[in-house]
Amino acid sequence: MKKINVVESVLQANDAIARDNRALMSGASLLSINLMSAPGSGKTALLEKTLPALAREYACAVLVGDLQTTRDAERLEELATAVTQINTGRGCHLDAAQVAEGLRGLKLDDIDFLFIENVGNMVCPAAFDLGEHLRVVLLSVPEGDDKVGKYPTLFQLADAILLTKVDLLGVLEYDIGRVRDDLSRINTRAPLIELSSTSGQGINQWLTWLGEQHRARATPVAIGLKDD
Ligand SMILES: Nc1nc2c(ncn2[C@@H]2O[C@H](COP(=O)(O)OP(=O)(O)O)[C@@H](O)[C@H]2O)c(=O)[nH]1
Ligand SMILES: [Mg+2]
Repeated sequence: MKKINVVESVLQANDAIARDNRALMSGASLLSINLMSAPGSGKTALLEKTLPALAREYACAVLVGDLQTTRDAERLEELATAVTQINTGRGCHLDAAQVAEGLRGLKLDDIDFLFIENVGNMVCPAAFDLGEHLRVVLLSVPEGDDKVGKYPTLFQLADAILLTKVDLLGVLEYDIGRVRDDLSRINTRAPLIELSSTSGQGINQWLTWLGEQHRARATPVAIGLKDD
């Protein structure tokens, strides 16, 4: 019983900080996106494609979570307005307090998109609200077509699901139908975008989705209003 209380209080404390983070970022009119996946699914590679494309229209910043090293931040530092690496040590996920610390180092009013690359893990990040506006989950073809059913919690929470490395579809045995079938039971709300950072396939669809999300957030009161 005591153990359960401890876990709950950790999550409650996290959620309180996450609410403050969200309020801070909403107040600055930026859109924040938490990218989650297993290690190696292509989060950083996708950002390497995404950031230069968005830079024509938007100012982008990145918070990158990893246990150790600044390797991802080094890959991205030339491509964004600001890139901050958060080392979690042994932590298998980012938490809201770490993101709050990262936000303190950014000029939020000057940023349109904040991408948060979470620690590569398909379980722990799902439990920790960071205060992000949207959650994007990546699933790469080499991981296998059974993962949506095996890690439902992560996929349930997603606002978009990206099937990455689709350039490998002809090389590996992979049944997209199985992924769609699992998603039909777990999450019918999020679009499934098939893409490859290597070939560029699907990247425009991803960029279009990002643009739509940004516009929807910038003009929320316009939705449903009649001009009478
Ligand atoms: N074939 C292929 N490889 C990719 C693609 N995207 C990423 N990779 C490779 O997958 C590996 C892991 O990518 P990375 O972006 O570091 O994954 P992360 O750990 O999720 O950030 C790297 O060797 C990338 O070059 C892709 O679309 N196609
Ligand atoms: Mg990475």
